[in-house]
Amino acid sequence: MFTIKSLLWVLIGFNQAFAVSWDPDMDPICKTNQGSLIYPSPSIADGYTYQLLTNQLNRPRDIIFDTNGNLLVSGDPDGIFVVRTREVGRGCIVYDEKTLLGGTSGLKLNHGLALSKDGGTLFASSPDIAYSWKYDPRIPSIDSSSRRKIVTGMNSEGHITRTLLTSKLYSDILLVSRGSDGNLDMDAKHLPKGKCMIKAFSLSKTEEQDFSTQGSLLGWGLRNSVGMGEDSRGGLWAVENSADDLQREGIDIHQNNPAEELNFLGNLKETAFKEGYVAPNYGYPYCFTTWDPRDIKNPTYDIGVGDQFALVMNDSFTDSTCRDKFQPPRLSFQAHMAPLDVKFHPHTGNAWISFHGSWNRNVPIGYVISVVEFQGSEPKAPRNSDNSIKNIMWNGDTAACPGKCFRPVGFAFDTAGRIWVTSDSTGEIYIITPSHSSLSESPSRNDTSGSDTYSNFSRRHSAAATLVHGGVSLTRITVGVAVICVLLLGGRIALF
Ligand SMILES: *[C@@H]1O[C@H](CO)[C@@H](O)[C@H](O)[C@H]1NC(C)=O
Ligand SMILES: *[C@@H]1O[C@H](CO)[C@@H](O)[C@H](O)[C@H]1NC(C)=O
Ligand SMILES: *[C@@H]1O[C@H](CO)[C@@H](O)[C@H](O)[C@H]1NC(C)=O
Ligand SMILES: [Ca+2]
Repeated sequence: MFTIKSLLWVLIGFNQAFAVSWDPDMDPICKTNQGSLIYPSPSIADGYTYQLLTNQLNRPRDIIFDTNGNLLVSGDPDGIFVVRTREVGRGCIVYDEKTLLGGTSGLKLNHGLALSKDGGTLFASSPDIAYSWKYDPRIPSIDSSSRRKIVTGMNSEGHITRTLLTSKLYSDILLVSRGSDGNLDMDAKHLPKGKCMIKAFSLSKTEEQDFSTQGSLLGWGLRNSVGMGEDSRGGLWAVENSADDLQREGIDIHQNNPAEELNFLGNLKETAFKEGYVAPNYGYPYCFTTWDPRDIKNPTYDIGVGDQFALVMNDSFTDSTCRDKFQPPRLSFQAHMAPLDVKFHPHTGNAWISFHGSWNRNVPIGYVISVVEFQGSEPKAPRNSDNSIKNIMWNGDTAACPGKCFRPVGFAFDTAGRIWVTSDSTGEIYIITPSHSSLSESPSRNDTSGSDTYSNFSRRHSAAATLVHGGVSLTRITVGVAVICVLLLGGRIALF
């Protein structure tokens, strides 16, 4: 016969079993610096740790937090997903589930994702169209009937992402980047074709706007600027994926040239909002940037890292035409690293760049998350630097790439200064946590802003830990009660 006493002992036993088995460090999801089992765990720089949040996503690309802290992710062919997470203490965040944001299916949304300055309007893009919806961060949900086409007429083959960016300074503007159709797209030579450029579109216009003929041009000759970011002072930046398989004067230069680029696109008050602004041409498809000068010779002057060279020359168009008449990048990077995002850390002001990794190089390169240190509104490194990036998280063995590697795409920063990043090939989100010192290093604004937020984060997350322990006690009680019921039932069955 069961006595109340023996039932209590069973309950206490379960309590203890749970007390031993529940420990955040024992939970594989909470382990730091351990990646997805699909490939060897990536390495991380001193001063940072990372956590694999999930590998349950389908081709995650761009990623944003809304004003209520909900995480939205683009890239899944089914639409935009809301990723639900919980913080369970000691900085560990647990993935709960992903849910489709109703109303975003069937539109071929593939990359671009942004929220208005006030958080009440969501933007997402297909290869052809940039849409907007009224967005409610409390549910979160969009109002399907509010769907509008903001920009149209972007359909083309080849590079089909249409990256979107809203300004934190100017609420009226949506930036849209449209790349090339193929490796060398001669349409890029002609402004009215609307290829290979970044434009700013006004959100106060009620009718849809055609990409090629409307909007304000910020830059052209941009082969495929997949990543765009705004620094703390409103400076706009874009990372450029430069060409593959290039030959110059009959010589194959493609292993280490042309460089990938970080381009500066000015501040909206000096560009889109300035009467008569003439946007620069950044070179493509005439001019490219030198990474390895050994391959790029000019008979009259030395060409160095970061200098422009002409792909095809004649009497009236030479390397010096590219040097003098086209806009060079602010920084250049190793050929084929494939930068896909550039975002400015809210505490340090440094630019975080995701390098998706190469396919057009004998020795794979990229597959790394890097930082370019900024001082005020400028990178610290000079224009001709071949050493401007500091790697934060990388694959140990790039020889196994792209098959067995993480491939970083989009960044979002949370209020604690952690960096959330998608990896599209194998469906992960990682969370990178800087140590206190990494957050306060080389601050662009204020020494104290970084550390303040971080200590507030610590306070918040110990509060979260307390809550979770409460949650576990509840689980224990529930399981205990269930066990009593089963035992009682068993007892009854034995009795009859
Ligand atoms: C020289 O090259 C430029 C740039 O490719 C081109 O626009 C121009 O037509 C060429 N001129 C001649 C005479 O071939
Ligand atoms: C830094 O902080 C001071 C005082 O807290 C403030 O007045 C100043 O504007 C801040 N500087 C920047 C660049 O944000
Ligand atoms: C940190 O918390 C204090 C008190 O709760 C608050 O006054 C302050 O604004 C917070 N700082 C930041 C950067 O969130
Ligand atoms: Ca360029």
